[in-house]
Amino acid sequence: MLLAPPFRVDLQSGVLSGEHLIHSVRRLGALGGCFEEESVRAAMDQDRVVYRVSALMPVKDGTPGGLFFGTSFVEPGRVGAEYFMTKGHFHQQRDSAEYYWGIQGEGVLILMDEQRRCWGETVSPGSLHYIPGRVAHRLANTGEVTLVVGACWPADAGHDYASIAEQGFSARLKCVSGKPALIPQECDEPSP
Ligand code: M6P
Ligand code: ZN
Repeated sequence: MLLAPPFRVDLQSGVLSGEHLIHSVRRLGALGGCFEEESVRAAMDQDRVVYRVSALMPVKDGTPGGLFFGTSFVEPGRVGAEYFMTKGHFHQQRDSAEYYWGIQGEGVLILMDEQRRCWGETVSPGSLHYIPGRVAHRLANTGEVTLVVGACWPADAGHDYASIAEQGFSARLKCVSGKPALIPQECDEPSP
């Protein structure tokens, strides 16, 4: 017996279709504390969409052995010099890894390990990124069009946003002389 595939991914646009899809939107108003220049963010249009996520969740959240598959759409824009970006997270199950891959646009995948060492990988159509366990991850759009990135992660990985809300990433991706630069945060230096 041959069955039609239950889900589809449009390979050009990253758009997912089928059942078990969850769609979420993050607007500037929901990203308080994310960007360095909080007063600039607060003065911008709070309804402006920063990113959307569609996720195919064919099993219950938390199912051991299951996999989720998603597409993130990060809009172009900046808060001050800092590029629009996702909240970013560690996985609750710290050992869980994840794949990201570039579909459209230009960006940077910002990564940070548990020692707060931060680095970035440039994202472009066809780029493939293995995010090991114990590494926090966030996407920033450095281009002029929507950054579209695919993702696949374990269904029991979970999202730990709290660590990021408390301490942030140890570097910020800013536009410096018209180009993206990952700038270490001085406030993260340990005090003597
Ligand atoms: C990718 C995956 C999702 C994640 C989403 C948005 O699609 O990593 O698990 O939720 O990006 O990122 P965040 O949850 O950090 O806002
Ligand atoms: Zn993740």
